[in-house]
Amino acid sequence: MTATDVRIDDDPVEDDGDSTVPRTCPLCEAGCGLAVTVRDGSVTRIRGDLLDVFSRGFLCPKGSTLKQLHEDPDRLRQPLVRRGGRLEPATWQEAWQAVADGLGRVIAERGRSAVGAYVGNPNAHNLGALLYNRAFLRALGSPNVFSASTVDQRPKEIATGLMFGNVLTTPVPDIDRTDHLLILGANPFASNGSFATAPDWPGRLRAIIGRGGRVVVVDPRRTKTAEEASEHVAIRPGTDPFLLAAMLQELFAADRVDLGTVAEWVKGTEELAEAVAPFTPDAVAGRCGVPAETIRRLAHDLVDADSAAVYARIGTTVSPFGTVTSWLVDALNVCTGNLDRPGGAMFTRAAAGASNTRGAGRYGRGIRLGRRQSRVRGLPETFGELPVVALAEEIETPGAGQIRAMITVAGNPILSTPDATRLDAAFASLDFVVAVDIYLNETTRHADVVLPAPSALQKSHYDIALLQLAVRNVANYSPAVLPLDPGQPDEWEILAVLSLLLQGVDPAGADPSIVDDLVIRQLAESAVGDEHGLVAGRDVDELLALLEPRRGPERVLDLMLRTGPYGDGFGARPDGLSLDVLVAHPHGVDLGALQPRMPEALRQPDGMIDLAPEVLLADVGARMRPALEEAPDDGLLLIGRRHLRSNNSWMHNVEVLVKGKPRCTLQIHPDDAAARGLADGGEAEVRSSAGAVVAPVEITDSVAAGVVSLPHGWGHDLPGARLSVAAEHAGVNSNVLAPADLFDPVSGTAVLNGIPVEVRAVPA
Ligand SMILES: Nc1nc2c(c(=O)[nH]1)N[C@H]1C(S)=C(S)[C@@H](COP(=O)(O)OP(=O)(O)OC[C@H]3O[C@@H](n4cnc5c(=O)[nH]c(N)nc54)[C@H](O)[C@@H]3O)O[C@H]1N2
Ligand SMILES: Nc1nc2c(c(=O)[nH]1)N[C@H]1C(S)=C(S)[C@@H](COP(=O)(O)OP(=O)(O)OC[C@H]3O[C@@H](n4cnc5c(=O)[nH]c(N)nc54)[C@H](O)[C@@H]3O)O[C@H]1N2
Ligand code: SF4
Ligand SMILES: [Mo]
Repeated sequence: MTATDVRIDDDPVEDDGDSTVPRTCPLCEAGCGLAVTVRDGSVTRIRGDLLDVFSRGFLCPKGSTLKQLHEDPDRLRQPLVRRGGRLEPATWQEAWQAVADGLGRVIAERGRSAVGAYVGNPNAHNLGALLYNRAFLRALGSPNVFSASTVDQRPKEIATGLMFGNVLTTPVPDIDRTDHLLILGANPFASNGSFATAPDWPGRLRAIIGRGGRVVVVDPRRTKTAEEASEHVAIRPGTDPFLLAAMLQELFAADRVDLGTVAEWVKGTEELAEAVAPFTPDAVAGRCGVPAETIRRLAHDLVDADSAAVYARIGTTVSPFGTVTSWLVDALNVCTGNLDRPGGAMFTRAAAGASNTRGAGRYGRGIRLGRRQSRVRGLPETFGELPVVALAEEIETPGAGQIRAMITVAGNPILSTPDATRLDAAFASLDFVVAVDIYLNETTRHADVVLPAPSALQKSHYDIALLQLAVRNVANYSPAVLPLDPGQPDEWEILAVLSLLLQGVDPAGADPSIVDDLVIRQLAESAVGDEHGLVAGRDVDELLALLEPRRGPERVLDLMLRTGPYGDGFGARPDGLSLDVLVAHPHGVDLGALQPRMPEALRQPDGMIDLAPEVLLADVGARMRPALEEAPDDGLLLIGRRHLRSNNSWMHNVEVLVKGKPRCTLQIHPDDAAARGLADGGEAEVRSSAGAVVAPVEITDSVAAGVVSLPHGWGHDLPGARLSVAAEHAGVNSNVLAPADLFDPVSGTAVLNGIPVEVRAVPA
């Protein structure tokens, strides 16, 4: 274990009276260390923390805006309760009573399934939410739980679970050591990386090329990542599984498949070879828009490199074959001998919360799919949730189990999920809505009660979720930088009280410590019950006493760290990790480069990596094979795009991030623009089967012919929201165009890239 305990407070350039504290940025997956300078209770500046063990001073333009977010006059600081049709400021007691009455009425009349929940992306970056949302969802006890996962990574999680038996046994590209990185459908120069946690992806990618390696980017758009890469391959949206299958076919046919160090734990190689056999490079080239020669070379490059990794992200998951694509990505990592070796695709060993570090190694229950279906369309449940493409119809359609109330926690589905116009109307028809949020926005304007969460700077942080996927093993805790406002509950306390109210507890007696004590006891019981764990057989009360006097997320985190793979085991391994150790190392603790973890990180019933999961072979047979026989469609396909200064739908109220040229433009290739008489800067109507929007035209050859691109997260012109800056830069909501009937059937995940559209000029 290496760590630095130099404190940045000693920075000589600071004025007297300033204090600078390190804080991990919670805005995206990179988790950069920030150095936050505070004077007289206000933040004066935010820089990158040069001493952070992982980010070494890197930050992006969003990181320093935690100050603006905290100070934003539009950020809610007091609960709002709807009275006589208007949302009015209320006390916390009044708000809790309104929640108890409103939800109580719906549950009494129509049962628990009438209350739905939508849990949004910022929860993944929020310690309190990650630790207490589960209690909240359990207390809710409704089948109607939705989240941003089914507009994001769910296909990857399912493919991972099927191949390795555990959703957290996710291969991440070892970008700091690889010689060759093949990226599909990711733009880390804008997103700063996803499902492969690393601050400064741009610097790490440049370093690959700097040390003589190659970076190849497969993307319908020539992104900044593609521009900086060694090679850009422009692919037709939605066709990645054909490309990947053809690469595998080529390697099997050329007898170049070598499973490398994991060979003895791999099954299904023959079935995989059989499944990809029809997808020869020649058979898929026209469909993918990629020459067969290029496909062959892409395949051989992976084997020829000393080490290589294939990495794919959202451009490949929110697409018609998301789950199959995610599987083929890792099948390539296995078949080129790159799984679980330095420079290849490896497995993180996280310090806290990693289910793949508990129990006996290698063997486990695997994952279960499709335990139940959604009521109206019969879409599959995955990991306790229903696909968000089913949300509107579950609200609209009468009958037992119809959703009549919603609770949203850090989510803005009206901008971020499909069929937005219809979903907006569905929300408006609900009997009762509760939102836990920091803004009154396009979704929360429908609420009857808004419960404001504290700002990021008022919360402590440890990235329990994203550190599971880090390209280095790292642990980093930051206490809250600023105190809570008087009377303001912490976010975990809001969730805890909500849990109690959902269980019928009277607001007067809804003490969050009741939930907190239950959560910690359950976790402690499960830790002592793990016969392979560090505290096997110890006394629960003894451990709880040793966690004193901490409470809330800190107590839970301390337990997780101490019983985790580097933990002190409450004395069993005295130099191991605990929260005290992290507190003493405010810039983080570096636990080293990724190490091989096969087969120990598997959790499969038979202890094997499955290269040919049955449900995925079935999907290839049912949908990909027949597609080979059909002529590819050559109409316009809509894809999204991210910008470094946006964060999904919710950071457009920060002036420094939205000023300048409008970013919500429709990008279109010059040939496609000419064919439709579109002028740069003019307006175009974009129409899909779900709806239409009018957006400014940006003619650029950075998008391939046949492809148009519109970013998501805009459309801030709906009445009733309170986002004064964002309203000045409203843009249009691209998810008005996303049809609820376009999804990957295995995962229920929406198709947000590759939506068929028509574009026509709008006369000035
Ligand atoms: N067309 C298209 N649509 C997409 C995507 C795409 O690529 N294309 N991407 C998808 C992806 S990957 C994702 S993850 C989703 C995101 O979609 P959502 O998960 O719905 O998240 P956001 O739209 O980012 O909205 C976040 C909400 O959280 C609130 N918030 C911010 N910080 C906090 C906090 O600390 N506490 C609380 N309680 N609330 C907070 C914000 O005010 C906002 O209301 O969008 C998806 N939608
Ligand atoms: N600045 C910023 N950073 C963010 C976010 C943000 O909104 N803004 N959101 C965060 C979230 S929630 C997430 S999930 C991550 C996502 O992180 P990334 O996956 O890196 O997200 P994108 O930048 O949308 O990159 C997706 C790329 O896929 C391409 N693409 C579209 N369709 C296809 C296709 O069919 N095939 C292929 N091969 N490529 C395709 C797009 O052109 C785009 O360049 O980013 C996170 N970081
Ligand atoms: S890259 Fe992400 S984590 Fe780093 S400063 Fe920017 S928003 Fe924060
Ligand atoms: Mo996401």
